[in-house]
Amino acid sequence: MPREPVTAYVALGANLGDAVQAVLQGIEALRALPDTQLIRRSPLYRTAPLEASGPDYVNAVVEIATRLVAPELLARLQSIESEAGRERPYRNAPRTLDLDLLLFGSARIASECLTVPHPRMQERAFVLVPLADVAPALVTRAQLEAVAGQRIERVDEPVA
Ligand code: A4P
Ligand code: MG
Repeated sequence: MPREPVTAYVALGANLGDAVQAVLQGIEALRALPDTQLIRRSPLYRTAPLEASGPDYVNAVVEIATRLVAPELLARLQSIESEAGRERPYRNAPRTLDLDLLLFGSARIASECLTVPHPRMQERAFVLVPLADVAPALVTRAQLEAVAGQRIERVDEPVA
């Protein structure tokens, strides 16, 4: 029996090279995932690095409907990162493309390689602001106010 699709949210971040292009290509790679539909995406945002060094980040969030199970989706996200040339010299190192699974339906997952909901999402304007764009019901005003001190501004995107 085919599984029912699950609504999931993926955060994209990049701060090396052409970060705007990296995030746009990451969104296209998510659109191309098997058994998955891209429902909507947020605008791109330029954001101050949080607990990290290096240039500003470009961040976005997408909503997908997927029949993949969560570990399969994580593996797919990691291959998209690898194809974008991601290296992992140390934690929070600057990266060409980082894909984090924020929410997977109403699932709560705490395995060795996957924690969902993403444990740090509530502390981060670069997650909450674009998540509120694609799924306003999932983010409260109080949550946004709590991260209002973090610098985040919309990117003017190249015309396709
Ligand atoms: N993992 C566990 N749960 C998840 C999940 N829900 N989604 C595991 C994705 N991965 C998950 O990730 C390390 C391990 O986390 C993976 O092997 C996976 O099994 P990683 O991407 O290899 O390493 P990382 O990026 O250094 O760590 P992490 O946890 O992704 O870092 P964060 O917390 O995402 O922080 N500032 C701005 N402005 N914008 C950013 O995008 N990003 C970070 C990275 C820091 N500061 C930033 C930004
Ligand atoms: Mg990551």
